[in-house]
Amino acid sequence: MSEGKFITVEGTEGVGKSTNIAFIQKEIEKRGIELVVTREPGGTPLSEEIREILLQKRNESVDATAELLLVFAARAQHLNTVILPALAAGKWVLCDRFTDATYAYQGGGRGLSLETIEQLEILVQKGRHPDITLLLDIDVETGLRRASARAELDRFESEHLEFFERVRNAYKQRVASRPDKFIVVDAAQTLVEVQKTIENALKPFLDRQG
Ligand code: Z5A
Repeated sequence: MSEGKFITVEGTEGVGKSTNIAFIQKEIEKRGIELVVTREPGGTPLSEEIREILLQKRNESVDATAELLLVFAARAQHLNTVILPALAAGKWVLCDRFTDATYAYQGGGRGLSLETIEQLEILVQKGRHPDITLLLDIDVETGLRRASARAELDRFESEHLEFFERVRNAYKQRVASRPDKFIVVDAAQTLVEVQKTIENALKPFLDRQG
């Protein structure tokens, strides 16, 4: 049995990941492909607990390295107990965020060394990376405006504008260093336009899988 494909979706705050993941799921499943939809941080009971720790607003400031290690602890559990077994069983995996988010948020946002992140990536992933990553890109202010419609902001969502500018720039640097790996979509378009763009951009990848 051939291994399944691993697709990730990334972007800054309010970019429309959740909305468009549901659309991508339909695009994949209508081809008769068995799909696991999951997210990071999270995707297993333990990793979801770590997610809660990460997102919770608290009175003490959170050390950036502690945050980084929690992200990778959640990822190790998720990868080894959910993602890799699904791929080995021939299923596809569609994941809301993965390690590009760590480069963007902990690297770009928090200013941690990219080399340190890479060392943890090697330790945890042992060379396994997404087959393709969809980056939804939007100017930070529009994204924050869209996200602000939500009830309560979590610890990340409460960050300032400059933090999200750094995150967005770090995503752009990821694309520049590996353009073959990314599909970049202008998420400032209307939802209909965004989804048409995603459909057209994903088609060659999906067609190649037969
Ligand atoms: N994090 C990290 O630091 N390091 C890591 O390695 C990882 C994560 C993996 C939780 O992630 C936090 O974890 C994240 C970074 C950190 N924090 N932040 N920020 P998350 O992905 O769960 O959190 P999120 O970014 O808040 O994602 P979300 O809740 O899925 O929101 P979204 O991507 O913006 O999606 P949305 O809910 O679909 O869209 C937002 C609103 O815009 C909604 O009302 C839509 O109806 C609307 N929308 C969507 N598209 C459009 C268009 N085209 N036009 C108009 N309105 C639209």
